[in-house]
Amino acid sequence: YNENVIVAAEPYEFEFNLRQCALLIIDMQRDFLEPGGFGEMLGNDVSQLRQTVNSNQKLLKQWREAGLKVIYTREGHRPDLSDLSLSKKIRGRHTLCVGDLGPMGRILVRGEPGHDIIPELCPLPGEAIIDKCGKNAFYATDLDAILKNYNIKQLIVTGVTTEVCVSSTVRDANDRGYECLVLEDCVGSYFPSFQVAALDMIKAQGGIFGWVAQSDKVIKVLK
Ligand code: TIU
Repeated sequence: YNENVIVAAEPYEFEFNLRQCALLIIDMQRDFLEPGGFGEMLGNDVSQLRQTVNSNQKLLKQWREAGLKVIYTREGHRPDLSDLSLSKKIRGRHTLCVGDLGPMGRILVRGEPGHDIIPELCPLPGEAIIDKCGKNAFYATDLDAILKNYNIKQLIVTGVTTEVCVSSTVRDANDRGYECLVLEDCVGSYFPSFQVAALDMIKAQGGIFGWVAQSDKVIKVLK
């Protein structure tokens, strides 16, 4: 089939090559999407993010069936917390912080139940998982090396949260020369107004950091 496809997007169509494009699923972890994790500890209503689960599942199924690359990220820390900056640890003046014991294990710590990707989007063998201690998936990780080795030049980005880890990652990806298409119905925020603003910022000014589209437009070109 044709490996070069065109997806209807804003501010204009996104053209990509199926073999040079990866689906990057950011931080779809229990700690952000389920009660008792980091997101709720920060004072957020986690049900806001659940709206992204169905769309991600549908897209992931079609993307896998097309035999295309999937890369996951997870935000979290080493059990000894040696990669946790003091500023991140004490930010917010919460009674619980990263590393403390919550209902899903130690908050945002690798290997704990809350750190896992939600079961609905469970990674398959061969799908890379990038563990990161920051918000930006390129910071202190091997994501850039992996993308270069796979000859990936474009990213379709989903996950949470739109204004934090998705935005930080898309901005850095853009500076590194990757073209990013962010899928509106597959990214989520705890704050409806931030969702709108974050997506508006990406696609403003002629697509200053990237493109925005709905996932059904991508699924359409995979069939
Ligand atoms: N708090 C918030 O909106 N997000 C994060 O802390 N991490 C991610 O976005 N993954």
